[in-house]
Amino acid sequence: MTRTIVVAFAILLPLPSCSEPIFRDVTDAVGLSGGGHAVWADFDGDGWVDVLIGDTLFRNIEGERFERVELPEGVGAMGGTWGDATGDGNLDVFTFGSSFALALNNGDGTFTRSDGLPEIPISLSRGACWVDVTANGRLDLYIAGYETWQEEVYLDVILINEGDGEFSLGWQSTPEGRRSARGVTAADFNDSGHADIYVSNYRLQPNYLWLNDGSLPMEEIAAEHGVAGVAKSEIDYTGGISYPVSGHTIGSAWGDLDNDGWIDLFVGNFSHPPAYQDRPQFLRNTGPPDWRFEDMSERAGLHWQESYASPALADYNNSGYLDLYFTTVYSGDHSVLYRNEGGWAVHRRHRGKRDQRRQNLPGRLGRLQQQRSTRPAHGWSTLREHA
Ligand SMILES: [Ca+2]
Ligand SMILES: [Ca+2]
Ligand SMILES: [Ca+2]
Ligand SMILES: [Ca+2]
Repeated sequence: MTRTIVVAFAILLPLPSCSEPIFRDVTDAVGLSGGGHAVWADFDGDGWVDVLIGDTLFRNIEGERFERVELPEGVGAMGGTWGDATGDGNLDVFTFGSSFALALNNGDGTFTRSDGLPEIPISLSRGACWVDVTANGRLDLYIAGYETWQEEVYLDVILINEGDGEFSLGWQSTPEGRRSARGVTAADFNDSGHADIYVSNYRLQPNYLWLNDGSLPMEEIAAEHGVAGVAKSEIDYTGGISYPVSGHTIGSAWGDLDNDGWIDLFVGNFSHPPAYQDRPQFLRNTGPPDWRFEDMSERAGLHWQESYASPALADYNNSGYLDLYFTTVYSGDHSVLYRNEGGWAVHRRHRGKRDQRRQNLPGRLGRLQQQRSTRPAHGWSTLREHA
């Protein structure tokens, strides 16, 4: 994980230090285009953070403009996730969607497609995450399966990094455990030295928290730690799975929202008006010894919108508190920047506009800094001309 943490520092450097930043839409001016998932990383190590948008990689030319970088054939789909798969110090990228590929970074600005991936038994994925699940210093891959509507729900799998760019299928969901996952993110919520994995599940499915103790299989502990969602009556769904009705989670974000040193969780729920559908949740990590989460949502006072999708945390005004940028899906809804006032109160700072582009902001945790290992799964957003 060392390499990915270094990337987070690089991303944080350009953040403005003024107390009232103004954001201006420079998408066209800098030569960015395209849609889909966006994920930042300085893949060529020149100090300028580059970005993969959907299936297109853009190299940042000294903060002035972006140039397209050719990826090997077959690399790039709906989105990707960066990590140093080979341990050579160069960030590699795994891309997912209706196909999968790993592009190994040659260190000279070019990539070579790896032929070391096994067959992946998922027809559609909307999220993946690099995390070392075997405690050997090599980044493994958690790949979340989504669904084909009313037909099939796909497995989640873990690919084990065997070294030299070779991966093997190390784990997969049970048939009963399949869920319609929309996002994956990892953080060491219990300070064990191993990053744990949170899976955002859609279709009112409970979310998963996989406890990483450095070996497989991992234990799923979301319900007992208070992060599965609010369980209600059981329903049956496509493919013969059943579960307690909870939330339509699209993206989630880890971050220390109250600066007590323990990493909290924000769960981004899309929610139709019926009150039984979970609203977005602020979950406070109560720390040792139990590491359970307390629902602070009522106190935080988030304004409800139906189509909230993906959260991203960053301290945009350098107040020392992580703020929340929350995207939406429906054209009538608006992306919102919520300023963290401390004490679990947020203040609605900005209403976005329609037809917006996705943002993914790194988190800052007081003395510590954290990078989410994968980006939010869905939502269109922008930060345009507000003060
Ligand atoms: Ca760069
Ligand atoms: Ca590498
Ligand atoms: Ca842990
Ligand atoms: Ca905390």
